[in-house]
Amino acid sequence: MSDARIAAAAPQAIRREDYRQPDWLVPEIALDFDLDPAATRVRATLHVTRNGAHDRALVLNGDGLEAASVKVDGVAAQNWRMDGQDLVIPLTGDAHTIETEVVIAPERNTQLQGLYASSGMLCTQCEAEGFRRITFFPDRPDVLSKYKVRMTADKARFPVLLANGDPIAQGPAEGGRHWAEWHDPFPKPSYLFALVAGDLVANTGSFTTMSGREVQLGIYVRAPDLPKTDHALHALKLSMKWDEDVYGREYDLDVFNIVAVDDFNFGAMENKGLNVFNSRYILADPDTATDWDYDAIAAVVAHEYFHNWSGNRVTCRDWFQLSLKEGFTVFRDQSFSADQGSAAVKRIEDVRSLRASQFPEDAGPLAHPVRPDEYIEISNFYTATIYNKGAELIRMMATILGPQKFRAATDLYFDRFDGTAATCEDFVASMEEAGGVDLGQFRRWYSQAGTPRVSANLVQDGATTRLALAQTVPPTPGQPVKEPMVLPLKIRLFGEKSGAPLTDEQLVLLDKPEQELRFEGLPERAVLSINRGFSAPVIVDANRSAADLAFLSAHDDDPFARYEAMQQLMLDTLVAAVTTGKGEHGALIDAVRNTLTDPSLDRAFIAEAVLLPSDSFIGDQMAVVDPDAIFRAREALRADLGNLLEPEWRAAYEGARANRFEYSPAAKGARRLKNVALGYIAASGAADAAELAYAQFDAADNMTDRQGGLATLVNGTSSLREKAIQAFYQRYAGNALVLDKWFQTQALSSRDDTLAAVEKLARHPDFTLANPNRARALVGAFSINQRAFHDPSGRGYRFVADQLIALDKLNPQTAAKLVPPLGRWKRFDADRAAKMRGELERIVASPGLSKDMFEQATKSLD
Ligand code: 0A1
Ligand code: ZN
Repeated sequence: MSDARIAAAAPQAIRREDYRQPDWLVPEIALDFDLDPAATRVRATLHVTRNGAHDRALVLNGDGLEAASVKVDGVAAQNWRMDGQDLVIPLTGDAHTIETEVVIAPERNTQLQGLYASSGMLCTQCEAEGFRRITFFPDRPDVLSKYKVRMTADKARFPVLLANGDPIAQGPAEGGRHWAEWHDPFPKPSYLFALVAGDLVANTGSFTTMSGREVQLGIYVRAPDLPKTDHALHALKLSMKWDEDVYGREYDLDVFNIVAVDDFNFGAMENKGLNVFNSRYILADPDTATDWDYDAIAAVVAHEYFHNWSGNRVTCRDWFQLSLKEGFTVFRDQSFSADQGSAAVKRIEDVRSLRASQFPEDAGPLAHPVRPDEYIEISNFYTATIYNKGAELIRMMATILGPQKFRAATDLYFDRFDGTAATCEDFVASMEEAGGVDLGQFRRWYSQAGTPRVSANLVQDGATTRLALAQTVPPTPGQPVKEPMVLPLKIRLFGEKSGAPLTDEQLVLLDKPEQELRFEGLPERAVLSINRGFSAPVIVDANRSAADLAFLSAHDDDPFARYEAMQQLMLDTLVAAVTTGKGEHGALIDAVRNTLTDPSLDRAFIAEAVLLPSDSFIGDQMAVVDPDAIFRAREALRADLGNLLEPEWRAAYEGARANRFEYSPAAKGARRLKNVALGYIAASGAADAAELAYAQFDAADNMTDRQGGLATLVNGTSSLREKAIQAFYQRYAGNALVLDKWFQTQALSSRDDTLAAVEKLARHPDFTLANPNRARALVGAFSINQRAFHDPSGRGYRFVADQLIALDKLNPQTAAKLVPPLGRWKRFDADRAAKMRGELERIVASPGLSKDMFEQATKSLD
């Protein structure tokens, strides 16, 4: 395709600076659904009012809709017209009643946006712009309406009819049908609308709020899944209590329902009073869910629940403000999870995932500010930057304000903006006002993309010790030059000899390109602990020796800093091995041994601390990523660690065995350490490693241990490997969520033949692109397997591109989310880069490309 044709076909970008108030408001809407998978009739009655003095027509967004009828004030209208997908109605007065009627086909909706069918039920997904696929409406988050919903459906197929708000009435209808009405008293934007119709059962409970109101809770699933809902219900009750205790926020309706659906583009959705979840974030029992799944379920249940205040009661003015609700809500769910177990381990996990997904995004062609300036397709902006970097911004403000002022500031924010559509600026201004601080320069965190880099040099010169700090922010697409940021860095010095702290912890606000700190009269040589708790989401180069890092990994009193010192030591060792072909690893071996045998540390922490950085994180440290050299160096180090510390790994493994499954922080930590130790025992090449893994796999009373055993075998060459793969498949045949693990574990394998195995798995009868979880389990997992994806033949790239081109026809949102690994071509050698670009070009040239894929693939080529 020529550049001219691309330009002609290019969808228009939407710009933040073009924001204008809505021309028309819709204080009330009534929806009447005649539900049927093949043809659902939707009648909408909108009460519209003119917003300000203007003579512009009413524009109602649509997407794939055809108006069967349009009435204004009860009379069939003649003067409406279509403008592209939108319905335009000229109106003379300041308030009118508009009635429209459309027919849609949920069973043909493979995009999973709007009203669609999943495993026999009907459900909706409206964020960000799915409501316009259901009915004509000003589909933007700053138009808030009170909703009345009536649904009529076949009673046998759809015995349960749910919508937002409170149930008002229900009754029988002709022809074996029935109806139900739900009213939501809280004005809300259209993206929070939801309905569900299906043959469902509920795990019910109740919660009494802090002011004494009783709320009925229900987790709706298909009957066979009912036994897997207790964990989610429990997490919901904990979340409701936590938001009262920590933020003073109470639930506001009489019912709160959650529905689990099998086909879902994201994790879950915070629709008012009716959260809809990807079933992977609801269903759990010990036999089918790992500890990771249990924790993720609690975190996502909490996240969606917390949105009732941070997102629903206070919503977003426009989609550029997405991080207003998402960054804040991620921060809230992270804090909730930290309070349920080990805060230190939770912080380590959150930073690991920030580094795995957000740092590369910020360093690549899709980098964007936390508050973007423009987008083509908003679905592409549900990113790690908006969510996870956004959460780090809130965390930094909480650090700067301190806990009391931060709470006062969130109270002010919620009270002032309750019932409105707000902006990131409103949030920051609330922080400033209640915190009594000036966040003028801090606001750059919202507007400048890119991960800041800090260099720190500690020089001791006689009685004076100087810490020289400097910051830079790298150029990103559209932002070649950056201004200095405000970086809150927690710092402390430790005595090399005594191992004791030499200073208190201090919070340094680095807000200039360069700054110097002085310490006078330190009694011994100091070792620097910096960015403790990961107080700022930056990359620190502190120039510390292997000996200093080993020292901190044993003596730092901040658990995150201790973990970080070990990670840095591992990274330095590995990068040296990759670039020079050899590496001195004595200090690292000793540090791992010390950590592994330190009786004061809990097992969950040890497991995190002794884990080597991933292949891709090692690659992120290098000028040109060499996947094969990285893989070899990492495997060699794993083998050495395994061999040299074999007795310690065995002791850790044995010490962490348990008699019976229990879901508690201590039991989870033990399983984590046990599985990490198993990996090292296998890496040592020990003769009995495969038997040990198979015995664990076979005898496990929980999925964490079974999958841990399986993963170890899948990476190896034992004849037990195939046996385990088959046994796992047989045992869980028919369980979609567990089969996802089966696909994923094989796609992540470190073996030489993974690419061929994945190509074959894509032809397996259980593989389908129609289910997003399954597509992600194979294609998504494979594309983050650095070694296999970057096979020098380029076949890995071709495989992913083929899958994405096919998936785009069904589900553009899910396809577009899987583009970024191909967009990292600049980080690789010329041959790989050319092959990756070639696949991106093939995607861009494929006929009928969606707007979602167009934006991701063309930006990735720049
Ligand atoms: N607001 C949801 C995320 C979400 C976004 C878009 C969706 O549409 C496909 C679905 C969910 C959350 O933050 O959990
Ligand atoms: Zn969210």
